Amino acid sequence: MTLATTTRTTCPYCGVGCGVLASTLEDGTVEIQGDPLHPANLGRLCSKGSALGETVGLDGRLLHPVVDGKQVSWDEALDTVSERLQTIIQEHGPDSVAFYLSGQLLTEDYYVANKLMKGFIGSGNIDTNSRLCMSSAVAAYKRALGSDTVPCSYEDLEIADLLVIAGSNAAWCHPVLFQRISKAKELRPDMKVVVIDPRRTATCDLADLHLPVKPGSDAYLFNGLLNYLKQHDKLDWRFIEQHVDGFADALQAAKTSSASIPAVAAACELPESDVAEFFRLFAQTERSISFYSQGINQSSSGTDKCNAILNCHLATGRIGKPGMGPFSITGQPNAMGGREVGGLSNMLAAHMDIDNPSHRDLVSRFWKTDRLTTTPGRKAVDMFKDLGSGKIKAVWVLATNPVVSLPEADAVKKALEQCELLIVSDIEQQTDTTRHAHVLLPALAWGEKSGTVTNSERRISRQRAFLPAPGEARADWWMIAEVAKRMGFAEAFDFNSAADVFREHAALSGFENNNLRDFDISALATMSDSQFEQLKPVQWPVNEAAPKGTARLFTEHQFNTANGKAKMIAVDPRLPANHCDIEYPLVLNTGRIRDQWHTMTRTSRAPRLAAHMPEPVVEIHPMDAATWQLKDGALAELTSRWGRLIGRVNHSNSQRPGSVFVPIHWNSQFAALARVATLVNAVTDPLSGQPELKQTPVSIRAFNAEWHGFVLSRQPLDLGDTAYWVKVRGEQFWRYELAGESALPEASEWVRVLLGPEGDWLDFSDQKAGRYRAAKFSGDSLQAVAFIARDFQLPQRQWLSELFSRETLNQAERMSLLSGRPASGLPDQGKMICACFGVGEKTIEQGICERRLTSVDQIGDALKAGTNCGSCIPELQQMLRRLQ
Ligand SMILES: Nc1nc2c(c(=O)[nH]1)N[C@H]1C(S)=C(S)[C@@H](COP(=O)(O)OP(=O)(O)OC[C@H]3O[C@@H](n4cnc5c(=O)[nH]c(N)nc54)[C@H](O)[C@@H]3O)O[C@H]1N2
Ligand SMILES: Nc1nc2c(c(=O)[nH]1)N[C@H]1C(S)=C(S)[C@@H](COP(=O)(O)OP(=O)(O)OC[C@H]3O[C@@H](n4cnc5c(=O)[nH]c(N)nc54)[C@H](O)[C@@H]3O)O[C@H]1N2
Ligand code: SF4
Ligand SMILES: [Mo]
Repeated sequence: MTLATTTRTTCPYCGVGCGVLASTLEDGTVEIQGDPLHPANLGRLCSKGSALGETVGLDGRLLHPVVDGKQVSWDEALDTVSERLQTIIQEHGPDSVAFYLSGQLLTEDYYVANKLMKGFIGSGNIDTNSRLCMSSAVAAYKRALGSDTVPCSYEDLEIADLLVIAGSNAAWCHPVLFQRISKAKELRPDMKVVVIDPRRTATCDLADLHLPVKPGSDAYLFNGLLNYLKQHDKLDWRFIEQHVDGFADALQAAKTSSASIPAVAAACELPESDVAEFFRLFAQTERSISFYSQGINQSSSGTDKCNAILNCHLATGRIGKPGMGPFSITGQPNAMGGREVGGLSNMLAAHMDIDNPSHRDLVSRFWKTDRLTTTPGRKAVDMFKDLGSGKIKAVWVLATNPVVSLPEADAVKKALEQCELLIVSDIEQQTDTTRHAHVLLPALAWGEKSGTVTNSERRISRQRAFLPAPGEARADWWMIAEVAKRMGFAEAFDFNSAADVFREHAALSGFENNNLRDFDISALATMSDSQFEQLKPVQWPVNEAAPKGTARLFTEHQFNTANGKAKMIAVDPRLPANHCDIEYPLVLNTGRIRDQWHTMTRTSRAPRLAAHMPEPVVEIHPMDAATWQLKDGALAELTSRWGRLIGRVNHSNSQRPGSVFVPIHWNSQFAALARVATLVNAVTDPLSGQPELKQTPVSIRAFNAEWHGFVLSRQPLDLGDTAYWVKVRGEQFWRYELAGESALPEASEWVRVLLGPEGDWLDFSDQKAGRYRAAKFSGDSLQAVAFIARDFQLPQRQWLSELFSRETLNQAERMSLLSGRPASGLPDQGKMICACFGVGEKTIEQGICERRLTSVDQIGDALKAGTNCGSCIPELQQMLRRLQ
């Protein structure tokens, strides 16, 4: 097929920020490749990035503005938004309204929203899902360095001699970066990797040492490290003297909490020898990087934990030098852009602070406003609490799905049901949040929108449109600017393009800067439209002194504080706010899986991404599973003080005894009862406001289903009040996993009602055994299959799925539908491992055992698995270790 056009753009998922080449083929399909020229990925893409072409379809897209359930024109929708907001503001003041944004907006969207709320509505009530993501890292950087500045580059990760990965599952969450690190370690086997995570994740595949810490105990460990470095005379005294304040207090606090290796080992529930090994490695390795993410940030003491890490780098002078530094890795594609424009409620714009009168004066003059907010606004969790209590009356939600992602999610749902005005800009018609909206505004999606994002290493890249705007969808920045104009601020929001917005943002960063703020991209402020179109990826600062950008910061050891010194913080470690007890004896840990993105609105469109982990799992150590009598593959019910969930039990030795892990992705669009955030407590860090999403006490019990089943159907189904259902997209069908609490008196009848009685049916029923199997045909074409049983051990779905790609089925295949066993020639592949080439676990196991494959490369040569995006390589390696 000839290519129509190829566009250079950026992946819309994680903070690695990979460059993508998107080509629209003549038949309209989209082909995706990694951009070999993009410095973040140099041509690589992970499974999610590779599958982007499958996610650009328009079914289910929100394509027209809707007000109170009725499709309306843009004019009417925008008038409604501005009128309703103004009425509420007139009656209750500016703080009665709020915006809730997202690290998936482009910098231009973010800038305009921040300008409207803080500059012209005059409230600080604008916050973002980044509050849930890395606000603790931001608060800690600001405390220690005087500014929210990530000092390192990805290249530093490759040249480091020691990489301490704390609370990050980079193998699944930042896969291309993880691949870069793996490659570097392969080339330099002396490079050491330590992984600190209660779970043994795929990331541990690279670890020379894995520390399965007690959940929430990391600050004891890093305090212990600081103390050890002092005891073993491994501190950089000159650096401390010249460039650091607060050393003595920080050390004293470290001594108090973490006096010795045995004390640390006890606090973190680790073997003493492992703690000693970690300390020894850090002490002896000058080029060391700490790479940290949600296992550290998402905590009621997340800021302190980040500072405990920063302390170790400041005390050893390991910052601002090649291959060294504290590297907080960001999650979303534009989490960093949001920080740069001041998207958090306690920031102003361009790295300035609301609390600082001279910053307020500067921004007021630049924006030509006399309405600038003088006080910070509500942080995400409190914002939704205020919405629930009625203190905030209206919220405009853009590019985030708070009914799924905020803690105590049922309370959030209730707040949205009750509030006076909910405006939602999204790309999807039906999400758990859009359901409650009074006004729905259709946004441009990836592939259609245009602007900039900043990745984890401060690199600004262009996202470029390569698809036409569908329906009436418009850019997020455009709709905000249109509302601003209608609210009477036309002059300040007279933007005609993303380039216009970017130039203003860049100009503000340089306005009266005089080297006072390190976020300075003033060299980009005078770009023409065509220069903006061609902008190459560049790391900020980009200014007169560094017109080509800056790879590493603090090379002169001058920090952004009044006296130029960095600050060590005295950290008094605190364990999670809620403790386990007899009633709630397990710690619920929540996080990500390899092939889904957040609330699945986009990744669920790609069948190959669903294959890796089709259901919400409850991962539990076999010992705990035995205690609570939970069989592998059965269903379990989790309960906390805040909510309830049903998921599929997965016995895993990687799980820490005493903890269970549940992924964050499932929601009411894809499952009956699997919004994990309903269980999670909304307690937050007092400094950053980041919620404790990783440690909630829960209880567990077997979910006693009277029947189990699954259906594959070409048509989507309505499962009504079935206790357990999960919806998964297949290539040519929908797959539903099912279970019910009360017995099905007549399974055949129930299945016929569910699937519609028309068509030709084959079925088999063994009432005594509670077994029912059916297949429905339209002519020769298979329309649906249903399997019901008392037990959860049902036939494999993989080979059945393949029957949906046939035009007709032969007799043996028809019979296999009822026998539940594959007809010959249809191998059962087992769990999908390689999403790109559809290679299953059993095929790979067979290859390893029968064909004596001994390396990932050999598996690739023989079976293709792992040869495209490489996201499954850690799993291939685990299988090799297990079977060899
Ligand atoms: N596939 C995929 N990739 C993604 C995303 C996605 O949805 N899917 N989302 C992106 C986003 S927005 C983000 S923020 C990042 C998140 O990236 P990560 O932070 O790597 O992801 P998580 O799975 O949330 O959590 C990381 C790890 O923290 C561990 N952890 C839990 N408690 C503790 C603790 O007390 N101490 C320590 N040391 N570790 C602990 C968990 O076991 C988990 O393995 O991923 C980004 N990348
Ligand atoms: N328990 C628990 N909860 C968590 C976490 C955890 O680890 N554990 N992690 C937290 C973290 S780090 C994060 S980042 C959040 C993520 O959580 P969310 O931000 O709520 O998740 P998404 O699914 O990314 O939501 C994005 C929404 O924006 C829509 N969208 C996509 N593109 C666009 C666009 O261009 N414009 C507009 N207007 N809309 C668009 C999508 O359809 C979707 O509805 O979850 C947080 N919640
Ligand atoms: S690592 Fe994967 S999800 Fe992240 S930006 Fe690169 S391709 Fe996208
Ligand atoms: Mo995130």
